[in-house]
Amino acid sequence: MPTRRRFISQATLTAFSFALGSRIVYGNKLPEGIVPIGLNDPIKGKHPGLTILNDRPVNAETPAHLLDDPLTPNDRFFVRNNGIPPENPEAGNWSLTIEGESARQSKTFTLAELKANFRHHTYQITLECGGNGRSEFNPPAKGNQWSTGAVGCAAWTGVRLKDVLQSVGVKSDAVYIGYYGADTHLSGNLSKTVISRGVPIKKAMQEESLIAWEMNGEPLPLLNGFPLRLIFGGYPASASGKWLNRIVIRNQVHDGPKMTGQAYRVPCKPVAPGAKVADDEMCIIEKMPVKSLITFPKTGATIKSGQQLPIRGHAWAADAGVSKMEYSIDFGSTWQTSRLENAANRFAWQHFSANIDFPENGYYEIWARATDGEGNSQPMILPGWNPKGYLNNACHRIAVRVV
Ligand SMILES: Nc1nc2c(c(=O)[nH]1)N[C@H]1C(S)=C(S)[C@@H](COP(=O)(O)O)O[C@H]1N2
Ligand SMILES: [Mo]
Repeated sequence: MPTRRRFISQATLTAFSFALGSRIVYGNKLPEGIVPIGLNDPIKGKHPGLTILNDRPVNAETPAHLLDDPLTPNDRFFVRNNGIPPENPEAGNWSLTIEGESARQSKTFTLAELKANFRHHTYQITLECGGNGRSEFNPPAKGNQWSTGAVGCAAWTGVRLKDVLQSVGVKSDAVYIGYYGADTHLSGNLSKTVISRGVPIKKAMQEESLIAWEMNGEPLPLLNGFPLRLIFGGYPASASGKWLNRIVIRNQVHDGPKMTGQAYRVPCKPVAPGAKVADDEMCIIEKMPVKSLITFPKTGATIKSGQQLPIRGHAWAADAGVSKMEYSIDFGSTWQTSRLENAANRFAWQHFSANIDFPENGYYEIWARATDGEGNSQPMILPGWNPKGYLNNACHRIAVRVV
């Protein structure tokens, strides 16, 4: 055992200070081998507890216990980037162009004009990546290996997409809208579009479909699309284009990058695990399935014998909403009803809670199961395997020990 603490070198100290962006005041007392925890936050502006799947492009998910707030704080909201975000986008210079075969004219709005010319609306809307839960698929599906945390619910403020589209003029043959954003392709090729998806015109015209500049009362974080993005509830979040600068009104199903082939599509009919499916047998995902998360306690909690355990979490289900929430402590043999709150508005997640008594000491799992307004429940195990690993809405499980 060394008798004296060894301190870091001056060169390391300088490097740390540079990376932290400020001088480490007691730096000369920092023991060798200890890295300032301020450096363990490689994603600027995001909570250090997020699980980072990739840093180029940035992909990070939120562990369930960090989603406990009624609305997901901006620094905890997951990030799913397909390319490189614009570097220093300026809200003051931002503009959005609406055009396309089915637009009556082509029109460009500055962000200030959007704010000044249309009524503002705020909705709580859950965004979930279509690939959330992909890590459970077997055979495995390629792509980000999300566990449960590519989901969040925020209050988004902006203008209705429909108000903007109607002010430009939508021709009667309009079928779809597509978005374009200011992020750039990983290849460095500036003329290559990263992702350009969209939604059917009917979805675009829904009241809750927004062009948003605010998230929980603040400007959007850069990684979540600053200064402007689309928000579509109940759809895979891939439809909610970030760094939005162009919308096309199409007379056919939009065919931008990641809209065609197998991207964000599932087999139109169920297939056996591992099956190869032809492109023309894959259908566009237009609805996220019913799902829920236990956000308290954190999995692995220990409680004392005889204590009641309060649990809570959120449940969501596209436009049908969640009508029933249950939990099980016996691996799904029996289910108890949880308290379930109403949604703030359509497409917002709903909060549930329960107080659980355990019959004796030992290991338990708590499973949560939501049922939507159409009677669909979450499956206990992985639902329909599909080649790209989308739509896993299996019951969330947490471990609890009673000692
Ligand atoms: N311009 C642009 N928009 C985008 C993406 C992107 O890479 N570029 N990713 C999409 C995908 S796949 C998802 S799941 C959501 C994620 O939104 P978030 O990063 O704000 O959580 O943004 C969507 N919008
Ligand atoms: Mo996604």
